[in-house]
Amino acid sequence: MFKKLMLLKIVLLLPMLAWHASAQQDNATVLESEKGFFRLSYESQLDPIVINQMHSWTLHIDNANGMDVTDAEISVGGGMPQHNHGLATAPSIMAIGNGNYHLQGLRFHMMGHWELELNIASGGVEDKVVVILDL
Ligand SMILES: [Cu+2]
Repeated sequence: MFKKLMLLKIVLLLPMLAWHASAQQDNATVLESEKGFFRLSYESQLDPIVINQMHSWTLHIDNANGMDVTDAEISVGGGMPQHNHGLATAPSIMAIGNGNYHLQGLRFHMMGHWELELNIASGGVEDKVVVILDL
């Protein structure tokens, strides 16, 4: 009887896992935060990303247990460290549900090495993801 229940649980769980995986974007890039509290996946509206074009990204944030983080406070920063300048724009972030966030107003204004910093706070912890882009 116990075995049967276990099997049933696994069978029930499988479609949920598959659904969760397919709910994330196909072309998304997945990155772990520096301290391991969050997993960020992002998909750019512009693919490939080209310079000088305003565009948005869709982010998805999971915690270390793979649960959607729906209440994250995210701040965006970064720039080109080798040129000593920041972003050309002031992007904004809005939660759109199910652990997804709309990152709006990105524009990379020159070719080269960019680092986009996302500081994520939720559940009493703060962590950072640095997205490296070589444009
Ligand atoms: Cu530059």
